Amino acid sequence: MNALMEDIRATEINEDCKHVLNKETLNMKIDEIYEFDLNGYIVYRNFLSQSDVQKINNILDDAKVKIEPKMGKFSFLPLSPYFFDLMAHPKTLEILRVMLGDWFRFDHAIGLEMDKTSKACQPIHAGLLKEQRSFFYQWIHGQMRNGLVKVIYALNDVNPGDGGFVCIPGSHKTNLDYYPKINSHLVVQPTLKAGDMLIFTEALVHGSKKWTAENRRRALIYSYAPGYFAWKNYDSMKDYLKLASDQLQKDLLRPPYVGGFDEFVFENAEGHLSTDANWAWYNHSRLPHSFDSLLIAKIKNRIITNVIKKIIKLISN
Ligand SMILES: O=C(O)CCC(=O)C(=O)O
Repeated sequence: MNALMEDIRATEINEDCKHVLNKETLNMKIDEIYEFDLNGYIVYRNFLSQSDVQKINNILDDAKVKIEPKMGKFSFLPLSPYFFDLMAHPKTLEILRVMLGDWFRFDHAIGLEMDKTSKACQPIHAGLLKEQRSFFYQWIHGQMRNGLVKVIYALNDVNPGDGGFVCIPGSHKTNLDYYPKINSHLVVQPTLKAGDMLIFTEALVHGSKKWTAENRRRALIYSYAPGYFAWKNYDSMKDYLKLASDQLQKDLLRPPYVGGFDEFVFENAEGHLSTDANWAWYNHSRLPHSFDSLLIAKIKNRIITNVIKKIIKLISN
C-alpha cells in the first residue's frame, strides 16, 4: 500500500478510535470493522461485476458440475484459472489481512447449488472455539484475529425468505455453548445481490436453510486460515499448487506452518537459500525478519564457517 493510500485511509478513521486500532486495520474502514466486530459477518455490495458473475456462471454451466445432494456442494477450483485469480482477489486479500494478519493461507473452497426441489441444507453449526479451537475471534493490542474465515461470492440474488446462508449475528462472541433452532427469531438470513461478497468468521454460529425461491441458488465459498493451521487435510490440497499461475497464488496455497523463518539463514544442500523464502508474503517488510537481516545472517554464517575451517586446518597442521 503506498503512502498516499495510507493517508487517505487514515483520514477515514474516526479520531476517537485511532488509538485503539493497529495500523494493519487500515485495510478496512472503521465502520466495516465495527460491523464485522458486532455481527461476525459483513456484506460487501457489488463486489464482483455482473460480467464476472456471468463469466463464472458460464464456466459452471459448461462444466456441468456434479452436485452433492445433502448440502448442495460441488467442487470448482480446478475448472478454470479464473477461480485461482478469485482466490487471490486483491481487495479480498486486503480485508483478510485485517482479519487474519499477514501470515495467512488459503485453506479450501466449495461451491453450493440448490433449487427449490433439492433437500440440501446444513444444520446450525460452528461457533466459538469449535473444531479443536480452530474457530476463534479475538482482539489483542488493537488487532483482530480469527481462526477459519469464509468468503461467499453470491452468484444470484437472495431475497428475504429465500433460504441459503443463515447465521446468528453476534454469536461469535457468545458466552454460552448453545445452538438456537434454525427457525428461531435469532436466526437471520442476509439478503444478497448477485456479485455481493459476504465474509464471516467460523466462530459465528451459522447454517444453511432449504432453498425456496424459483431461481437457483449458486455461491462460491473460499476459506482462509491463519498461516499455521489447516482445517482441511493439506494432502488433499497440495496438487492445486501446480495450477497456481503466479507467486502470490503459490503463497496462498502453501502448507501450514508457523513461519519462524530461522531456516532462512541456512543454505540447503544445493547451496541455495531455503525455498521457504518463496513463501514470504507479498509485503516482505511486514515479516518478522526482513531480507536485509537474512543477508547479514548469511554473511555472518559464511564468516563463522570460514573461521572454523581455518582453525581446523591450523590444528591439523
Ligand atoms: O452458505 C451456506 O449455505 C452455508 C455455508 C456453511 O454453512 C459453511 O460453509 O460452513
